[in-house]
This record gives sequence, C-alpha cells and structure tokens, in this order.
Amino acid sequence: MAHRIFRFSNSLLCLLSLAVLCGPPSLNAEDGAQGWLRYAPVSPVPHSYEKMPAALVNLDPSPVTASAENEMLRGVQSMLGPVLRVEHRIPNQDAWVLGITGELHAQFPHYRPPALGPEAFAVSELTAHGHRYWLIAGGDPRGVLYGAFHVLSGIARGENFPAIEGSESPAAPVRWVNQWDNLNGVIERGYAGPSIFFANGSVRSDLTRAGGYARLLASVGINGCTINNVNADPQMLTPEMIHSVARIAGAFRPWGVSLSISVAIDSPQAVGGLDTFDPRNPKVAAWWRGKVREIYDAIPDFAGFVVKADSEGQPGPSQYGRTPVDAANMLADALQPRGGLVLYRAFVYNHHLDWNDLKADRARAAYDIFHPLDGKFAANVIVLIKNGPIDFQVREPVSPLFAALQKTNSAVELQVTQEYMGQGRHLVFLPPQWKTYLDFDLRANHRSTPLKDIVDARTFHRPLGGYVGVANVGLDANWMAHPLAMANLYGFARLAWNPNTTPETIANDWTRLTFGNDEKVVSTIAHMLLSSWPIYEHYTGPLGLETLTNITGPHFGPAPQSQENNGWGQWIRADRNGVGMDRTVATGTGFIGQYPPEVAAMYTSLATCPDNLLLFMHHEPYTFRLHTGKTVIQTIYDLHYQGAEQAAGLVRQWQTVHGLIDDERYQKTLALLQYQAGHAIVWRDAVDRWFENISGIPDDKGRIDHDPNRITAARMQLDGYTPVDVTPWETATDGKAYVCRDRPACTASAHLDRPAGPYDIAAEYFDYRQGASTFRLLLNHRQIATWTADNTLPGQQPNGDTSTRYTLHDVKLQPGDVLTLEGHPDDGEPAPIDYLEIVPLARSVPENPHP
Ligand code: GCV
Repeated sequence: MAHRIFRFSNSLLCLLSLAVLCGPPSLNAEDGAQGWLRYAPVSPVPHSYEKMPAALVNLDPSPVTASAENEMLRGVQSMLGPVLRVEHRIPNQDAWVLGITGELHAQFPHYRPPALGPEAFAVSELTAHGHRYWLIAGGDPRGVLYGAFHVLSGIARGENFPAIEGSESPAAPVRWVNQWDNLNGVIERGYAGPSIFFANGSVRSDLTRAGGYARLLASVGINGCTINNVNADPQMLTPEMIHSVARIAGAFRPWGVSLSISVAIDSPQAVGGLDTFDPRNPKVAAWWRGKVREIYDAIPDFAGFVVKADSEGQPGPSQYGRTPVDAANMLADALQPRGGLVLYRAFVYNHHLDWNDLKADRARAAYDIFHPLDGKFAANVIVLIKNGPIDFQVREPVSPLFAALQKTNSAVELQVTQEYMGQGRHLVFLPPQWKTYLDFDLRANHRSTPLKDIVDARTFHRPLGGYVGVANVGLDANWMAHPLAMANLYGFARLAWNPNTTPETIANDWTRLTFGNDEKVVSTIAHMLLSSWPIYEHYTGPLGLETLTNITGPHFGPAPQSQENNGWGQWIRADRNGVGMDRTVATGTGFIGQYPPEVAAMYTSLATCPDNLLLFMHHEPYTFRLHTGKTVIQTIYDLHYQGAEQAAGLVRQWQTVHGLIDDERYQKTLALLQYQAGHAIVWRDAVDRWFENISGIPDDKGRIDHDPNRITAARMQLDGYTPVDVTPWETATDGKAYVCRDRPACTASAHLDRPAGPYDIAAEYFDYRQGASTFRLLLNHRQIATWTADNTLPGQQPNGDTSTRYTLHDVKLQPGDVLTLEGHPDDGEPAPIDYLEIVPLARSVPENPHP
C-alpha cells in the first residue's frame, strides 16, 4: 500500500477531462435542487487526480453498493470529466474497487483494512500486480455507499486524494430525520411547500423526490427517515396505506435509508375496530403484533415507530392510568422479533398549566414523568428527548433528563426546520447551537458526561442511542425554501455522524459543496452562517428569554406577551419589577434541582449562571447587573439594536459575492436577507417597546420610538387611510395600522424638510398571506417605485408576522418635497401601512421584501 498518484490510462479521457477542467467555474442558474450534491466541474484539478484510475469494479451485489457504483460514475464524470469504465472483476490495470471488507480481502489477500463495524468505511490505496487500486471498503453495503460519498465530497471540495484516505465510523446507530408530513400533503411546521410523500390522503404517485431525498440523506450518513407527523393520523395503519407506504420504502432502499412511521397510540381503536387502546389489554397488544407483521410483510427493512402520546392533545396511555413504559414496551414487544425500534418521545407535558402557580413549570415535565421509569423500558425502546426542556427555542439549557436516564436508551431530537427560528425566511445556521448542546457536560455521577457521549450510548454503556432531526423538507425545488437553510440539514447529519465535527468545518464544507471553492465565496458565506445564530438571538429572545415569538400563533414574528397568562408554560414572568422564571430549588420551581449537583450549583449561583441563560433560570430585577456590568434591561435594548444592525450587515456581506455565484441563488438569497433585515427591525422595535412599557425604564440611548427618520402614518396627511388597533400593540407604532377600506386606493403624504441629498426611503407595511395589495411611492406626485405585497407570510392581520419593509435606494431629496405612499387593496388585504423612514444614504442599509 502506498503511492498516492492516480493515472488515467486512457489519454483520450485525459484530454476530455482537461477540456472540462480548464473551463471557468459554472455560473449557470441553479435552483438548489441538487443540494450539496452538485458535482460541479472542479477547477483547478488537484494534482493527485490527474492519474486517477479509469476503471471501476464493484465487488458487492447489493442494491446499496450499486448506488455507490452509480454515484461514483456520475460524480467523477460530472466533476472531473472521464466516464469510468465498469469492470466486473479486478482488471489488469489501475482501478477503483468497491466492496465489503471481506470481498476486498478475497481479491487482495495482503489488504489489511482497519476493523470496520456496520456502516463504517475505509478509503485507501493498494498496490497489487504492478497496479494501483483505490479501495472503498465498507463494513457493510451502507459503509461502501458512505465511503463513495466521502470520496466524492472530497473531490468536490478540491481535496487531494491523500486527504480523502482514512476510515470513519458513525458515532451512533440511530441517525434519523423526521418529517412532520400529514396525509393531506401539508407539513406541520414545514416551510418549503407540500409533502414529497403524501397528497390528498394518499402516497403521491410520483416519488422521484422521495428517492432524491434519500440520496441526499445517504450522502451524509443518515440511515432512517420517519415519513409522517408525530401528531399521527391513525389512517397510517390501514392496509391500503401500509401497501402504499411500501413504495416510499422502495424509493429509500437503494440509499440505505430505512423507513419508519409515527403511530397514534389509539390506532387499535381508531382504525382497528377495538373498543380500547389500553396498552395492558392483551387484545390491544395482539392487534399491534398483527399490524407489525403486516408492515414487515410489505416493508422487510422497516425501522420502527415514533410515538408522541399524552402530549398536546394526542391520546396516550394515561387515559387508562398507564405509563409511557406500558405503551412503549407493548410496541417494542411487537417490533422486537423483526429488529424494529420504538422511539418514544419525552415531549410529554400538560399544556393547561396554572399560570398563577409559581411552582408550576413545563420545563420540569419530561424529567418528572420519565426519570421514575428509568430501567423499565425494553431494550429496543429509545426515549427521544428534545435538546432542551421547552421546545426548540433560540436558546435553552440541555434537558436534564439526558443525565437522569442511565438505564434507558436515549436519543436527542433537534429541529432542522426553523419553527422558532425564522421559518425559512431568516438565515439561522443551527450547528453552532446544536454543538453548544452536544458539548455541554452534564456531569452525571460527577464525571465528564457531555450530551454527545450520552446519546452516542457510550456514557451509560447502552446498546442504542442517536440523533433525530426534524427536517420537514418539502416540494420546493431547493427542499428548504431558503437557499442557505440546507446547511442545517447537512450540518445535522455531519454532527449525527460525528458530533466532534466543528461548526466551522461544517460551514466551510457545505459552502464549498453548495457554491464552489472560490475562496472569497467560501469565507464570506461561512462567516455569515457562523454569525447568524447569535444575530437572530440578539434581535429575538436573548438572556434565556426563549424566542419571544408569537407562541399562540404561527411562531414567527414577535409577540412577547403571548408567552404569559396561558397554560402553555413558556412563561417569562415579566412584570413591573423584573423578568425571568425562578427555577431555583430554594425559591422557585425546583427545575434546576433536576440537574446533577455540579450543574445545578452552576445554574443556581448568580455568580456562575451564564448571562445567556440567566432569565431561563432566575427572576431578576431589570436593574440586575450581568457579568458584563450592564443591566438586564439595557442589555435587552442594546442587543436588539445590535442584532438588527448585524442582520443588515448580512445583506452587505452577501452583496460581496455578487457575480461569483450563480444569479438565481444569489438573487433569491439577497431578497430573503433583505426581508430578514427589515423583519429584524420589526422584532427590535416590538420587543424593546414591550420591555420599555412593562419595566417603565427608558432606553438610556433614547432610541425606542424616537427615530428622527421615521414619519408615522398618524403624522401624515391621509386620504382614505383609517387607523385600526394592532394586536399585539407593540408590533406597530402606537399600536395602530392604517388601512384602506371600501376604496380602490388611499394615500398617506408627508411634506419633507430634509437637507438636499441622497436618501434611502423605507415604507413599513403589512403583507397578509392572502391578497396582493399594490403600493406606489410618489415624489412630488411622480411615481418613483411600485411593488406588490404578495408575500405569503403567516397571517391575515397587521402584526409582527406580517409587518414588512420595502426600501428604495438612493433617492435625491430637496427641502419641500412631498412624498406619498399610495395603497391599492386586494382580496381583503387593505393595503395596511405603518410608517415611512427617510434615511440619509450614508447610514442606510438595503432591505427589500419578497423572498
Ligand atoms: C408536531 C411544538 C410544535 C408542534 C409539534 C410539537 C412536537 O409544540 O409547535 O407543531 O407537533 O412541538 O414536537 O410534537
């Protein structure tokens, strides 16, 4: 084994490849459908590829290694030019050789591979009979496939072959994505179009996208996909549906992605004709055993069930006085003979909590319910625990349940779809957040026990563990709506494969695969990705306040008050004197006491509790000084201004890659970043107003509602526009929007008295999901801009979900100019407006809507 030089034995191929390789990088329009598997021509070609073998042999007969073989042919041709020649036995010339370790060893007796377990791979070069063979060895067919994708990814990122050599194995056996797809084709918390699996109550006839999804997943080592919503429809278990779902499993199979489904625990009653779903009832257990047999008859490699029960209105074992153990073990018993798993979600809580009870705490629920059950779950049950104790907020502490289940398999559930994180409209790269959780040392049993080691099943020596990402890709061409959001799916998979991968590596690799290897592009986009989570946290819910979004609505725009005074338990307990949940043992809900002692002590002490979780753990006066020396309230104000500025900075950074990437993805991303910059201002203003109002403490910089550049509708001359109350009030100036009703058009005009010069003019209006109002901006009665409010934001009212900014750049103004905003309502959308903002050019940032 040794030499690292490839040799194309066929000089024609070499010429062909050079022709491809020497061309300029492609800037053709791209819609993102290829994800990170673009296989764009590599230029310049790393030296080591100039002598790459021209032949390929696959020693293994399985469909999964056939995918590896086809992928190698496709990738090498697309990136480097030559069409590899397929051989059926080891040729008497240099060749790529794919196979399971034993198969390779049979051909090359002196091959000494590292011990490869299931799904592991090794890539190496071997010299035999005077030829060089590039071996992609797998511990099993999946390993071969992962090895092939590893090689192709290395080529795409411009790596030399030596850097691609080596062996890898996954950190944990369960690396699944969940889809929250409903049978009607709507995806709960999906932001990229309808389901790729279902439409109108059945499985889609065209499953091309399902196969494409499995290919993407396999390329980053994901080995399972749960195809339907955890709020499961019992219809999933009808014989017809099982038969149809088998087609999806067929689309996944060549990629080594096993199919699983979410099941409703009341299915025996809902579709099985029984009069009960009591898990201790033998009839019920027998029904599930029969159902499992039926499933395996149709899908022999079925992976198992995901269960959400006794949660948010889902039926559960508590209806019969039974526990999660009763329900999980009954299912596990049915699945066990076929090797199936039960992923039983710990997301079980009472959403009718008593807000007046200062001891009540939703964060306690998972631990309180599941900790007493430790050691009672069957060996093929995995308790699936959300990363934090609430619900995928912008920042939470790690769930203490992970440290408490020491005799039970556990897996971490992360959310790839950005439910609380901007919903495919805000750039938020989540691997840095996930890494914070995975690296967090829970100090179980006074030892180093980072979360990643617990779910990798190492800490407590469990047979099973892993990672589940709620992905929710949809039929949109680019899978996740925002062109940069696929970085989250990629990043989830990279961390599930190896949780020690750094966010920097993930950002860098994804950018290279998605946008090419231009160093300026890579450094700019990677930097944007890596800075995006803190930016979003700054302008939404910093200091452990959770996201502060509209939790009783679509979870998108700002609505801090929605956290309070209801049974959902996402309280921040803000009042005139202070803010935050007291979760201490001494005076609060006792949640902190669920952590192992060292972590509990760290969160209990104000001296050691980190600022970024302070208000999750403690109720403090607004004047409390953080470790930074600044007060809580001023920090809230300042971070919101900082975050909005930084969001505007993302636009400027993106503009520096103009011309260096394809225009289609450039323009789409630009529009989204401009929208985000505008929405960050909406967030900033709403949250800061709300806190100024409740605390009674003004911003020490006097910024809130005192922007000298703003002309609110109330101060303009109105023709037809009338005020309406906005709920929540803080999402519009003085709690009012101005709407145009019963008229074809209305106007709001302002006489400007600005020094002559160039300005950016921003119009803040409300864009409902339905209706496409048209706006015109007129300067001295001459139109200078027009746009249509045709975005599909989640709302039909003027509020923080719909407030949107349009900016016209570089307008020359003179003292005495008259600026008019004219709105034309459409289809029930009354062309609602809030204000105009006239910003001297040097200070302004571009922010247009219409992603
Ligand atoms: C699928 C949150 C989401 C729900 C989701 C639930 C869950 O409450 O808002 O849409 O339901 O989490 O994870 O089960």
